[in-house]
Amino acid sequence: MRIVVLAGGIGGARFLRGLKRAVPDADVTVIGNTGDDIHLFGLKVCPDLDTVMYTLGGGINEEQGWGRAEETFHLKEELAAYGVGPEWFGLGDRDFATHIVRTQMLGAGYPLSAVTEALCDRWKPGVRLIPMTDDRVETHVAVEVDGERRAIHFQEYWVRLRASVPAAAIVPVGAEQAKPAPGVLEAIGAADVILFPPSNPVVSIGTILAVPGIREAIAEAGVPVVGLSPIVGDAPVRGMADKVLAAVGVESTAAAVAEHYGSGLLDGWLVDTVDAAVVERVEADGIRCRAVPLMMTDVDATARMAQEALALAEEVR
Ligand code: GDP
Ligand code: FO1
Ligand code: CA
Repeated sequence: MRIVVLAGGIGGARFLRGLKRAVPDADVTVIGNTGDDIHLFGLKVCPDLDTVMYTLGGGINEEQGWGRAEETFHLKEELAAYGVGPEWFGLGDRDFATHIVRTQMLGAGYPLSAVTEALCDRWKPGVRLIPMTDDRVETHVAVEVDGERRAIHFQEYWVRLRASVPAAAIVPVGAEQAKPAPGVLEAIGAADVILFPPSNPVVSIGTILAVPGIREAIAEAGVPVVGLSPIVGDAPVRGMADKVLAAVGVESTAAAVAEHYGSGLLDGWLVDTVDAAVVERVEADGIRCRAVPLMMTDVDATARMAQEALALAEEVR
């Protein structure tokens, strides 16, 4: 079975670990979000690609959900001693190596998709990980600071400000001009099923869908498209999805997120059992909906979620 998954960072990566446990023989292609990418200290950092690669490759800091296990921060401390920041972004020594290799290869002319493949040669995530695009896309957030509206990088909004100021708009800068990376449209066209894991609907999956051609290819693939809600009990399980959903005028409910994707894109939607009351509303919108446990407490529980998603895909096929 050929499965295509659109993934952000932690939610996408943890879901993928369960999917691999549920269907070990499946051929899984992951289209990764690169809108979170940022240039720091002259290096290109790709948080969501790295989170997927480290999580599936066994190198992730499990408690944190991002960055490397057994990490140290000597390099960052040395840079800070020279007055070189930003201090608010925690890049560790082990993680730095990944960004150095990536930046060197990009500088030598390799596209990000080829660089990602090279990094995955080491980590062996057991899936094919492709960035959504080889072109530069950066998610910016319009905020109001001291009565003045300005756009800041998504990482500054989330990591430095902890999403503590209201977001007025979310702009995936560069997305309109971006082209899907080699292999993206081909994987979608060859898929037997397409899954939206419980990833952020705005700044992860929304950014991937903003690359011209990707949304259209999914809608026209003619195979089941099934999503899992990242919103449980009217709140994100973690992160700032509520803040960025508000910025695009969407309520933080499992039903509103399904409607945001719409029946033109989604065939099936899983909500958590605590949200069972919304099943009827989602189905009235033309999206087949089931309520099942959606908390990724461990890999087995996550594998059951993946099985439910694939079962729903068979129902709507
Ligand atoms: P990020 O890039 O690290 O923010 O990760 P993603 O975009 O892939 O996923 C973030 C989303 O995952 C958040 O909106 C969370 O609400 C959601 N999430 C995290 N853990 C769980 C879980 O156990 N169950 C569900 N249903 N959603 C989760
Ligand atoms: N998240 C934080 O909350 N604080 C950090 O200092 C931080 C550093 C960091 C370094 C590398 C990396 O790949 C991810 C990192 N993250 C950090 C996670 C990341 O900023 C966000 O969680 C995602 O981009 C949101 O989707
Ligand atoms: Ca992300």
